[in-house]
This record gives sequence, C-alpha cells and structure tokens, in this order.
Amino acid sequence: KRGPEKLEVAEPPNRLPGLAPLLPTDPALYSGPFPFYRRPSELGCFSLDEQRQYHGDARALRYYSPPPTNGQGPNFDLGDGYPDRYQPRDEAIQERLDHLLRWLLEHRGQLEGGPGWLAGAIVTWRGHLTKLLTTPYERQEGWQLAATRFQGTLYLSEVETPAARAQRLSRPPFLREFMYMGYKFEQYMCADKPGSSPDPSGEVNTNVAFCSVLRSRLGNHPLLFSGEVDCIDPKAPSPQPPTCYVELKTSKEMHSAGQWRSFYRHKLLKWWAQSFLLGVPNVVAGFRNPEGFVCSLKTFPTMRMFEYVRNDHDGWNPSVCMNFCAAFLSFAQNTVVQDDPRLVHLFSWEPGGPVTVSEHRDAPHAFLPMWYVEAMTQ
Ligand code: 0WD
Ligand code: CA
Repeated sequence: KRGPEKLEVAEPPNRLPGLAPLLPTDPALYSGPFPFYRRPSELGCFSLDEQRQYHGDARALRYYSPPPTNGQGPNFDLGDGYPDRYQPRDEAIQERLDHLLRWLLEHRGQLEGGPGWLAGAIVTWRGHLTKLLTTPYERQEGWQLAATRFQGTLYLSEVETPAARAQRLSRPPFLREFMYMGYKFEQYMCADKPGSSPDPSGEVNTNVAFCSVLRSRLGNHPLLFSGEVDCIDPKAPSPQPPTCYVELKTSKEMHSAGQWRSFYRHKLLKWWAQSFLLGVPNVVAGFRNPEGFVCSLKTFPTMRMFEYVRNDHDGWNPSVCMNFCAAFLSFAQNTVVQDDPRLVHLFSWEPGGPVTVSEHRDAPHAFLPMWYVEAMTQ
C-alpha cells in the first residue's frame, strides 16, 4: 500500500500554476517591531582604478579632510573643472555583480561563518538593498531585480528599467552637471593620504571607487554585500571599519521650514537607508546655493536621522523599511527554488503596485558570468 503523504504535499501557494505571485508594498503592512539586523562587519574591500580596473586592495580609499573651522565657512565651487576636468564612467557598461563576484571568488575559502555559510546567504550590492528599504515610501521610480540561485546562494542583481534607461539616455545637461557636482564635493572634502589636504585642481574621474565588502543578517537572512565608501575618517572615535567611514552628500540650500520638512521626508530617508545598511555612522552634507557653491556643512548621525520625522504623519519609519526588505528577501527565497545559474527570476516593481515576478533563461537576463560559474564548479 502506497503511503498517502506524497499525495498530500501541496505546492506552496505562490507556486500554483496560473496564479501570479505578488508582494504588496503598502507601508501599513510592515509596521511592527524593528527586525533583527546584525551589526555589519567588514570582510574585505576592493578598489576600481581610473580605467575601472579591479584591485583587491584599498588603493582608492580616501581620507576625510574637512576644511578648518576657523570662523568663515567653506566656499566650494562645485562647477569648477566642468566639463574639462571630468572623466565620467561609461554608464552604458552594465557591470552587474561582476566586481563583487571577483572578490568573492578570491575569498570564498576564507569566509567566516563556518562551512556552508555562503550557501545560505544572499549576495548583492548595498545599493540594491537601499532600493528595497525605501520601496514602501517611493512614489517615483520603480525597479527590477534579477535573482539567481547557485550552489544554494541567492544572488540579486539590479536590471535597469526601460524608464531609467530612457532617462539616462536623454539626461539634460543641467543634470549631468549636478552629477559632477556631487563628485566634486568629494574632491574638496577628501585627501589621498591621511594627514594631507584635498587637491581640487585635479581631475574628477568617476571610474575610481573604493568598495567595502560586508557581512550582516536581516532576520534569518544572512547577507554578503558590497557598497561604495566615500572616505575614512582618520580621527574617528573607533578606527574599525565600517564605523570609521564617512558618507558625503550634497543638497540644495534650504531656507523655509517647508523645504527642511521635505528634505527630512525624502532625502534623509535615502541617506539613512544607504548608510544604515553598511553601518556608516555619519553623513556629511554640503549645502549648495543656486550658484553651485557649498557654503555650509552639516553632519547627520545616521542613528539620529529618524528623529526628524518621528512625529511627522507623512514621515518614514525605519521598521517599515527593514520589515519590507525582510519580507522581500523571504519572498525571493521562496520563489527562486531551482538552483541553476542560467535561470533568472525577475522581480519588478512600479510605485502604487505590488512586486511581480517573471521567469527567464540565459541572455539577456542571466547575470552570473561564465568565469564565475566555472571557477565555482571546480
Ligand atoms: O549594476 C548596477 N545596476 C549597479 C551597480 C547599480 C548601482 C551600483 N552598482 C555598482 C557599481 O559597480 C558601483 O561601483 O555598485 C557600486 C556602488 O555600489 P553601492 O554602494 O551598492 O551603490 P549605491 O549605494 O547606490 O551608491 C553609492 C555610490 C554613489 O554615491 P551617492 O552619494 O550618489 O549615493 O556609488 C556611486 C555613487 O557615487 N554609484 C555608482 N557607481 C557606479 N555605477 C552607481 C553605478 N551604477 N550607482 C551609484
Ligand atoms: Ca556619496
């Protein structure tokens, strides 16, 4: 007599044929206590040089070097050097997870967490997690995340949406200059060596990047992710990364209470999500006037950003952000069941709707490079 148990095993509800699995994003569904988030610890780092070439070291790390606070404030001309001393990265090149995968390949034998840790982890860029954190409050830009399971590990890699691509290709000149100004601010605030001073006479080359690789965990989801770090503060109270790192931002000078309120509701949410994930304790903002000069600086401690919206009905809530992210990661883990480097589940989201899923095989969506899959299969 055949046992009944095989007949009674039901497909998980989101695998029923003909029913599209959906994940809602309304903030009201994700309030509740703040979930567990492991203090991020740095596993290593890498650098990308002027030609966007990978180096497994910290050569691109710069040193926080704010102007002396002797009475007058700063006077940084963010338009200086544009466009003649600007070498912008070629945004048409989609790097996907490649640099992070190279780091992982070279360090997979030395990962902490015990044998099998990587097989249970999610590997992605910090910037992708930032987008997940802010999703319940985002009203403008959708996203697409490609997911592949390989040797147990779930890899998440962003796909440029058609709308984002159209915007990039038709970006008006003033926006190109704004992008430059953010990088120029970094140049005014960072030195190449500890103890030396910034040199704003050089070129701004956005191929150059220093990336930290971290381990964390959200709820029961072990995470391995990498994020670009602007600089290290040689005078930080604790020299241990990531707590010695500083994030630099520029924003428009504000003059009315309404402008500040809007800044707290929208910009500070993105700044908080990005720096909280990586464990960067401080964001230093340079406020630029209409002429493109930064005349004031303000430090926002990451852990105090929520205070600005705590009593605002239209503010954001860190618990909602983290609970939604955890729910998405569970949704992705349950959806991507098959272990296959050529298979991609594409998660898509547009403001106002739920997260939807579609399945794809091979090009153009498959994103784990052959060199990675082959080396990991050895
Ligand atoms: O494949 C993709 N679609 C992406 C790849 C999207 C986002 C990032 N990346 C890669 C790039 O290789 C980059 O080096 O990730 C790296 C940056 O990683 P991240 O820290 O995860 O990204 P994010 O937190 O969004 O941005 C951090 C900084 C930005 O600074 P600001 O202050 O503007 O947040 O990284 C830069 C930018 O300076 N940045 C990028 N650099 C290269 N390519 C990109 C990008 N697509 N996006 C942001
Ligand atoms: Ca920055």
